[in-house]
Amino acid sequence: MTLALYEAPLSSNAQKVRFLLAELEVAYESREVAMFGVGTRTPEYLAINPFGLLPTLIDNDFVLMESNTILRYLAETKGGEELYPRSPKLRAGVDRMLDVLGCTLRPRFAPLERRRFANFPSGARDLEDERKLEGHLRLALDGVEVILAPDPLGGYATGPFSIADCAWAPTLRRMVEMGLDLSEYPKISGWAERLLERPAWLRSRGPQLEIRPPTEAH
Ligand SMILES: N[C@@H](CCC(=O)N[C@@H](CS)C(=O)NCC(=O)O)C(=O)O
Repeated sequence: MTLALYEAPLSSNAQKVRFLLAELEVAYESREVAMFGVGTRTPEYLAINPFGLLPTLIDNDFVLMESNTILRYLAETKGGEELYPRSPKLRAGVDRMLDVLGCTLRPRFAPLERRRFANFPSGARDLEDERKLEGHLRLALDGVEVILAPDPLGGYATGPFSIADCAWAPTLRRMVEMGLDLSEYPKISGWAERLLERPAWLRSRGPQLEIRPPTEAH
């Protein structure tokens, strides 16, 4: 029986999957690949994942890419059924949070992330530009604050802890690490605090990113 994950410590999409595997206490082999085209564009890796992206899961002879798809698959097959509920409305709530992250929030967050963190190869700091990017991101956060389940319902994305929380943890962590002021979002801040304290997250999260100094020239 082989369960293996091609991943990198700083990959946010790999961190989602590591978090779920830690929650489920499922053992797996970590196969580290260097990010930013070094290891992800080799013929060997492209033969496994033609997009040259991380993560990729191998479950015996089954090869799976796309982090959210991997989360759903692991929940269904490795004992995490309650983290991806079967009831259509509850499941739609979890899927909605996965899609809001991937389709609405991440495209607004990624440009800011590339500027603020020195671990990314591209993007100089430009404070004026960052203010604009942050304003754009806040429009998405305004929506998240509205749709997030209220605290008394369980304290997580849709109430009870689910794979949507695994997916969001790396991005919430980066928002906190980059010093984004979340004080106007009481539900998001409470959620982030609760989520980022979970023992499985603390065990699996990997290293922190480094803030790029604003004056650094590129
Ligand atoms: N939609 C994909 C995106 C995967 C992705 O963009 N992965 C990044 C790391 S988080 C990557 O592999 N970048 C290319 C590289 O670093 O070489 C998923 O969710 O798995």
